[in-house]
Amino acid sequence: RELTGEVEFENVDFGYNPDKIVLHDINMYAKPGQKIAFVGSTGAGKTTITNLINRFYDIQDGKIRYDNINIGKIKKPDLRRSLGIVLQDTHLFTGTVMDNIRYGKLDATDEECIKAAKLANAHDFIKRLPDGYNTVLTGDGANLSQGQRQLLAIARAAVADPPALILDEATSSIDTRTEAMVSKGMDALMAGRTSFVIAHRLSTVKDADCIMVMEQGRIIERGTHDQLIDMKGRYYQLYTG
Ligand code: M5T
Ligand code: MG
Repeated sequence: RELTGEVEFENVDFGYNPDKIVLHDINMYAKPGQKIAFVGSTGAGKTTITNLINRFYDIQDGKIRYDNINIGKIKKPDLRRSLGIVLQDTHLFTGTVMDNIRYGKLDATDEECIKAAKLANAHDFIKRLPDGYNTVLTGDGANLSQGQRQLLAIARAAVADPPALILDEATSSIDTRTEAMVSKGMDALMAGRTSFVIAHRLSTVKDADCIMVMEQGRIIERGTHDQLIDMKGRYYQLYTG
């Protein structure tokens, strides 16, 4: 059956090594279509939580549910594939731009890929490449800028059309104009899907339905931007610098 994008964590404990727990008692609930953001200092566990949403690892204790199906311990690659991921380092392979987008859904038609690229805000730069959608990328897309690679990653996720998404915001070295293009593409991609966003700039989490503030493997505060500001706790500190 189709998943709706409802995701729930209940008392989740996790460690990459069972002797060293790095996430403690994580509880969270995302309604279909909500945007959940994670903030917190380095090593707090943001990436680890998204690794678990993706089911890259089994958890030690607790439950992870998609649409009420507990997937915490059993391998369900079909469920895992239902999530779209836009990682900082997108894996692009040697092949055309079109095939790199199609990787999100192997039986997608050219029209579907182009539609996804338009939604992702990637169409314009692709059209300007020497052979447009038929331009061959070198391994890992070294002939593209970081921002262009991200736009392709967004297009790839869009063609997969998943009910839930994980977005890892780029930290570094994309110029303001490209960054605006990427964030426009991401906004279009997130519309109508549950989205988990690791944000490195607090400005991009302001509109989240719930912001999770993490520290040392725990969620220490949660709420909307305004609620967290009123709380005058850790988020407020981060925000006011
Ligand atoms: C949380 C450890 C890491 C830290 C804790 C990804 C990863 C992390 N860790 C591992 O042992 N193995 C791994 O593969 O887990 O780390 P995180 O989740 O990566 O933290 P973050 O995403 O909040 O940090 P950052 O730097 O990306 O902002 O003890 O050593
Ligand atoms: Mg991280």
